[in-house]
Amino acid sequence: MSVWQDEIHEGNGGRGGKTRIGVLSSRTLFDERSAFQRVRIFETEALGRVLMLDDLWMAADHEEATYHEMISHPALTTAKRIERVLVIGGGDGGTAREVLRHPGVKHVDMVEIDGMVVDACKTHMPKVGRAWDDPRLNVIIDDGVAHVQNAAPGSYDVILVDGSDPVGPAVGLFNDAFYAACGRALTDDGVFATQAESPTLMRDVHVQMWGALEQVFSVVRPYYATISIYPGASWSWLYASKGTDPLAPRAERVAVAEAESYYYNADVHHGAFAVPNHVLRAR
Ligand code: SPD
Repeated sequence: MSVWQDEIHEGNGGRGGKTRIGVLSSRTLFDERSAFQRVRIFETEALGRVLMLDDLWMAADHEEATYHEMISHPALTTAKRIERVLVIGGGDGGTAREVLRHPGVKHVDMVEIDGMVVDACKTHMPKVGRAWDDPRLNVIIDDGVAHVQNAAPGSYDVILVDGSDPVGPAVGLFNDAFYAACGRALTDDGVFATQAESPTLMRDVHVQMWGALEQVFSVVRPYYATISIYPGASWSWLYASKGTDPLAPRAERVAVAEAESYYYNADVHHGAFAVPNHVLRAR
């Protein structure tokens, strides 16, 4: 029997009222509670298999490529070195998959707090995490905040934060202390990128993250793309560095990313960093 599954938002960034992002599911493939959250995977006609954590949409077979390419390639194409990469979160494996497309990447630590997400996605969403067997990938089931706090200074060339929204287990990925720890764990020419919520429905959070990162990094730039299963459909990431220019991608790495990408290319890279007026005015 087909059932509508909804992510519901109340308040809507101060506008009031309610919105919902509904996806019609034909079958529930997985539905369990971990120590951290409810993990569900649905079969759908429109989007293929779809992952929901605590009533929030995370990834869908036919809608994940844009998100995973955009969290990965702006950082990976601009960082001076990309040998050692840390992915925090990213339990569906999509971000690690994109990172590992770059031959210059020698080692990826993927630190996901919820082992149930990794196991469920390996079994039920194999189209997303296609790089689980890559010998460069080291999956660590642990708290990403503690991992980065305990990392030796300068441990990583690139840090990507692919967490959920700022409720539940991901809440620690949205504060100054965490960003400071990431700054310490990065090399001086390293690059940090994080998913940064909806610039429309969560504009306050987006702008607050931008300001908090500016306390740690000298270069902080938001960038944007459309993800239909996320609130507001307009989605954002924040790029941060100690000097590396986000708008100077290396042509050879862009070519690697473009070769198999669904969304990312050189023009997208530059265009994505255009900031809408309503966000600039909210700063
Ligand atoms: N509101 C959804 C925010 C999702 C961020 N992470 C998604 C996980 C995909 N790997």
